[in-house]
Amino acid sequence: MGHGWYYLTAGECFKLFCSERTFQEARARCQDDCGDLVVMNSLHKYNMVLCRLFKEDKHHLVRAWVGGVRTANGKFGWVDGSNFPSFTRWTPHQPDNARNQENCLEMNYNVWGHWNDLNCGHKRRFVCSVTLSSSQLQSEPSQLA
Ligand SMILES: [Ca+2]
Repeated sequence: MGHGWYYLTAGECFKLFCSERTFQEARARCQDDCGDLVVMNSLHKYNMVLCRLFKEDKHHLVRAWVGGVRTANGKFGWVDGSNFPSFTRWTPHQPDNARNQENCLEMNYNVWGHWNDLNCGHKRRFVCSVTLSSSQLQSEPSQLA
């Protein structure tokens, strides 16, 4: 899978990709590693991602796609089909769905750590996550002869 993957939860890792891609291009890149854009359906996951972005750029300039999309009912949800958590981190006055064309979720719009709905065609860095299979999680060395 390469370098740059960090612990997210037990059995789940995530990585910030620093190339800039559209939302769909970013998803495709995540899926190349058998993952998807990160789903932050807990405060823990949100904090882990935010910490990683902070380490990447202490000037707080990193804006990145994460796995939030506007769903058929017009509200935001996660790409795995889960609902947004009870907490949200929308930037004040967001989501505004400007020009009725903002269906994807970016981190760090105007206020560090806060969210914005944005036209999916913009290019951003992005955060992927992968769920590890049980064989990848194996920690005990197999029997050595
Ligand atoms: Ca917006």
